[in-house]
Amino acid sequence: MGQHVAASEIRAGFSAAMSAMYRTEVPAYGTLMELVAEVNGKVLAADPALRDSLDATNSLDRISEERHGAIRLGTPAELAMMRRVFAVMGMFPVGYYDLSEAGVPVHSTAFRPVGEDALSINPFRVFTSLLRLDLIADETLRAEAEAILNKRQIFTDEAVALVEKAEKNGGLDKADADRFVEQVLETFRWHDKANVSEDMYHRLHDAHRLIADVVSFKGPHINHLTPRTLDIDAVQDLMPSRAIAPKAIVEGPPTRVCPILLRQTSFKALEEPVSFRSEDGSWKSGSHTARFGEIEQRGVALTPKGRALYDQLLTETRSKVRPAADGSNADAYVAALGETFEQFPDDWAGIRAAGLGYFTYSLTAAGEKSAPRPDADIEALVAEGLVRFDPITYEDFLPVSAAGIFQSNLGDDAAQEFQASPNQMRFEADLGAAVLNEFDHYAAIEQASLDSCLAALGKLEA
Ligand code: OOG
Ligand code: NI
Repeated sequence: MGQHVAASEIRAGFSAAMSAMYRTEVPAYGTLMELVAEVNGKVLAADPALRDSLDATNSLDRISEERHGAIRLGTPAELAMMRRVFAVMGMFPVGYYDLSEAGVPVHSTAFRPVGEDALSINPFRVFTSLLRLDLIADETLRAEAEAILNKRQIFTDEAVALVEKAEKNGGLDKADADRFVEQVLETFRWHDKANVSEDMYHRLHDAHRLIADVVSFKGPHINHLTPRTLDIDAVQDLMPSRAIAPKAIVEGPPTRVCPILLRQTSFKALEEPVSFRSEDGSWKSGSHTARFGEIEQRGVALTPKGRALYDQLLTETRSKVRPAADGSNADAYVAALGETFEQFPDDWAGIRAAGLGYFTYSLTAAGEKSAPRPDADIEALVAEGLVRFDPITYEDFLPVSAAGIFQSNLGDDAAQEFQASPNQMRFEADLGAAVLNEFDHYAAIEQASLDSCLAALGKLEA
């Protein structure tokens, strides 16, 4: 047995393999990747301070390789196994998102690397939802859907065997890691032959489009793969020139000098040919819409205080102008959003001073040369230019945006009311583990960087 491959390396390999697969499955994704690369190149050339900050936090190289995907699972057993698969790649469940509030019968987590080193090697994340059949009113249909789901096996035998091997040996050697990537990719592949009859598909679809998407197919096809751009407004504006029609508004915070959290926009799901199984074993052709394209821009991770202010301002905006699904009031919404968010400081020092965002601290060139400063506090060290601070990138998702993305892909008539019913305990029981708290992780990264600066300047025991 050879040496074990680092989990981050397996993750990087998997992310690249997924990207190559999706590019052949959904060509518009390739077009979007090219556009994002072009815009990112221009932004970096025009903004040396941004380049410098990304460089100082070891995050310049990751940008062009950065993406997230999304899948929707059908059963607790699938979710629990998926957790073990992602663990082999150093991806752990962070956060709990209740989408029932937005009329979507799923709850979700994001599998992603945690810790600064793993994130800077490759930050690949997968937004992973579990269908909530308990939110389906029709009991007969619920039982039928459950029976269909319980019959499918979304992982290859070899993928399962390799996960068990990795767990037993604490990792995989190069040959096994390559095989693992290949085998796990199968789970995410698109299958145009449905698992169900056309009649069953329509009954599921009538209950909710998303239920049909989860239950009718052999596996949880990756439904989008999202590159990270440094200027989402520019990409949004250029999309039509590449024959891609974006949704009317960018989800999340408004355009700002200092980006916060996450902004996202998408193009609509494609209508794709599928075939349904008939009683007599023949295939009947039809269509299904599931897969779409999305881009995102990531900003600073907010503290609980910052997040509360963000949520408050977003709610305030939406109470003034509720964005219509057809985009007819997009301009009014964007104006209201910009105006409302004037209350959120838009310079790094202001965001930091108000305790709204997380930052990493590092020594400047002057700091490196400085004599020990055991009596100085961090504010003094920053003011004297011995220590610099850089925003910590938000690595997670936003439920309201996620709901907007879901909705825009379900068709404009698909809005449905569910009672908001978060059930994190149930989700974690199904997952077989607790989800990590995102805030704890950002706070720990911030604290570690602060401690190492203070230690270097003789203030803390190293
Ligand atoms: C996932 C939608 C959520 C995001 O970027 O917020 C998401 C889905 O449609 O399955 O990917
Ligand atoms: Ni997404």
